[in-house]
Amino acid sequence: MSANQGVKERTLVLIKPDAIQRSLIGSITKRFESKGLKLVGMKMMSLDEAVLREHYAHIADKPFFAGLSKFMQSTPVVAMCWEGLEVVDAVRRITGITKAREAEAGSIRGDFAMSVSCNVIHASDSVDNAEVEVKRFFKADEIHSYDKSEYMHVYADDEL
Ligand code: 3AN
Repeated sequence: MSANQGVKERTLVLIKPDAIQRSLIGSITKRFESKGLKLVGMKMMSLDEAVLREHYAHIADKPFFAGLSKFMQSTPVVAMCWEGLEVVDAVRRITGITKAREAEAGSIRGDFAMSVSCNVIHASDSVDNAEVEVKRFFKADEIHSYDKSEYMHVYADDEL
């Protein structure tokens, strides 16, 4: 059996400007790699108001949106697409809650951030949103398919 068969779920992570400024790209990426997730897309990109209004449509009417938008445009972000079994849920657990100073120790926000808005990463919050968000930030040919031999040791045979 192919070591990658059955592991198709994907999710979007954005490394935010506070993490870029604080040189945390490597430390954050390492957390996902160490967990056993597969990186299938990665790029640095600058976001404009239009994409941020779309991406944050659920909070675009909140008083903090203008500040959030300015913050998200203050540097490029690093967009990553990660693949794995039930990866959307797994990445949200690794991310930690929005209010970073209360996020669980061991989570990325719990270990690297103190703020509500400068909380180092975005992670898709549902399988449906992940599908939309991966398409929002990546063209089809920027998502890569490849066998990762590590999967032989990350999952049991009956999970693949
Ligand atoms: P999460 O990123 O944890 O899914 P959302 O979707 O509620 O949280 O909010 C999106 C982003 O908006 C957060 N990551 C954070 O940067 C910002 N944000 C959320 N709530 C607040 C708030 N009360 N004040 C300032 N920024 C906020």
